[in-house]
Amino acid sequence: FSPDDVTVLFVLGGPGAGKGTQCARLVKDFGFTHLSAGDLLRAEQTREGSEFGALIRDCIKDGSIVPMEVTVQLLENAMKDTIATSGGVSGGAKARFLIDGFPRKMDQALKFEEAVCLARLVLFFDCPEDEMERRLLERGKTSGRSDDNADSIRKRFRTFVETSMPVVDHYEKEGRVVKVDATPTPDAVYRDTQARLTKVLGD
Ligand code: UP5
Ligand code: MG
Repeated sequence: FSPDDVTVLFVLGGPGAGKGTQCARLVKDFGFTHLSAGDLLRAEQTREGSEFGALIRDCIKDGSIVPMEVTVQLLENAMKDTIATSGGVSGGAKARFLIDGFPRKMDQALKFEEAVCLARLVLFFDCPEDEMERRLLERGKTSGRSDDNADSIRKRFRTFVETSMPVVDHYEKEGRVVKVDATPTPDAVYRDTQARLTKVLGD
């Protein structure tokens, strides 16, 4: 596909900020396809014959970032699949994607925008660490996610502050960030998000 065929929004925010929760709602109202980089990596980790399984497993547990080539390829493949399944792009209608949890390191951001397409904007869910920790520990009781434990959560927070916030700051300087307070209830966060996006996307 050509960059002109797609509209991409990056969805960023700390671990447990509610990216996945909000994306699920946006899909319904705005006709986006939701691609979570973390979900794609978890699927690749368990895919039979994947050469990256062990690497991905170790990175996720450790809260560190999988080498960007792996993630960019998974995202690009998922975008291609989506477009192919929907019968291709036609009549100037763009396929809309929410890319959730990516880019979380500067090299990924530069690589994706050079190799795939520019992001229309960055939706940033801002949430204090103590609230995110509470959510993740609660989810950890039933999620089965290998990184929903106190030790991995601490490491994920550190990676977020040291490595991923600089990406948000980079886009902020370019005036491409829509920042939403992610502390209130899911419904309240969504109302705010929906209103802000409607304004920016013009629909
Ligand atoms: N919840 C949600 N919103 C709430 C609200 N407003 N009030 C109260 N509770 C709320 O939500 C988390 C929990 O909070 C849920 O139980 C939810 O019900 C509740 P969720 O919507 O899942 O939050 P999200 O921000 O999506 O949290 P997630 O845990 O998915 O964030 P991470 O960014 O940590 O996880 P991700 O899957 O993106 O990445 C995992 C790992 O993959 C990374 O640590 C990294 O190792 C690797 N990775 C890469 O290497 N490269 C990438 O590009 C991406 C990931
Ligand atoms: Mg998520």
